[in-house]
Amino acid sequence: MKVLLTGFEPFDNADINPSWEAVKKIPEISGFELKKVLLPVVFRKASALLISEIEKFSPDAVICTGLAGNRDRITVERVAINIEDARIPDNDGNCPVDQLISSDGPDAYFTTLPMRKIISRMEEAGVKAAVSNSAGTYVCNDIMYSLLRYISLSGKDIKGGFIHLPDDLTESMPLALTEAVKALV
Ligand code: PCA
Repeated sequence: MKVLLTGFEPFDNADINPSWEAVKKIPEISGFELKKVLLPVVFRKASALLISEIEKFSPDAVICTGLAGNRDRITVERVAINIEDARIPDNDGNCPVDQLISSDGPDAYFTTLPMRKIISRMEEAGVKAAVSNSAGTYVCNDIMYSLLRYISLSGKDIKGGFIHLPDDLTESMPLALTEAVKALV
């Protein structure tokens, strides 16, 4: 099974982004071909890069990750909404307010990742995880919505969704993401 994993570059004056640090450290997993992609924290640019990487790699599943520094555990996002509303400018200085991601898209998309299975496997591995019902309205929500819209419009059989990571640079984050990959089968 081919799995595309993404993490984000640093934003908001940080030196690193734990999401990319964790994705980088995911080891090889038998039975899976992994491709790791670093995304810019820039509205539109991130989703354009993600889609071009999907078209090159043809994955069976896409797991995007980002930092939610105010959360105390991993959260698997249930839903992405059709809104861009930035609290702070992105890394190119864009600061959309109350804008639609897609003028003709639905209000929301639900994840197609096996959310409960991912959470159970993470918890069995000793890493706290939960469902989140909001990916926010910044670049992480944007990438999740754009991913699910792309999958829906293309008709491709790809599982996709988004996982927010807490501000934790320990080995438990790559371990938890390894469990998320294994939960795909
Ligand atoms: N977190 C931000 C964008 C990039 C990241 O790692 C978010 O939650 O939208």
